[in-house]
Amino acid sequence: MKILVLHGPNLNLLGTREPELYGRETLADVNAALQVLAGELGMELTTFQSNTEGSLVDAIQDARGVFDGILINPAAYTHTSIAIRDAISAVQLPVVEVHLSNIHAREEFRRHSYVAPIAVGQISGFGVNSYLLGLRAIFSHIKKGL
Ligand code: CA2
Repeated sequence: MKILVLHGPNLNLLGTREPELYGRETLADVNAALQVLAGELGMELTTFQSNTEGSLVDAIQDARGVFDGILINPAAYTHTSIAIRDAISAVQLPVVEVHLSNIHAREEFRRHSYVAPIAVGQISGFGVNSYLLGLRAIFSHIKKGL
């Protein structure tokens, strides 16, 4: 099972600023933890971070026929990007949306996600564990149709 992990804008700064909001782990730490879990589950992961909406759209489009599903933290594009939502709808791959912080407990503008209605589900508020829970969720969704 091959999964594409996408990290949206500013997540390359993880662990370097705002640790009270997003924790002390770096993006490399997150990717390493995901690779360990993927190995345990027998999955193959490709990770990609971009600060550019179009690059994320390209990565989603290119995933068709290559990956079985997408784990995505669209970051701020969660709340703004119809382009990312349309790309996900177009590729027809299962997508799980994750967030480090609980977006529903923050500012009003973070409560709306353009991705959530077309995702298998959303996991939000568990720090790095959101990604690990998300990986388990997409694994069982694809494997067992759950
Ligand atoms: O909680 C999440 O995972 C978010 O997707 C993070 C986004 C935010 O815009 C979403 O509303 C919720 C922000 C990512 C920025 O990450 C930084 C990490 C360290 C320092 C500064 C920004």
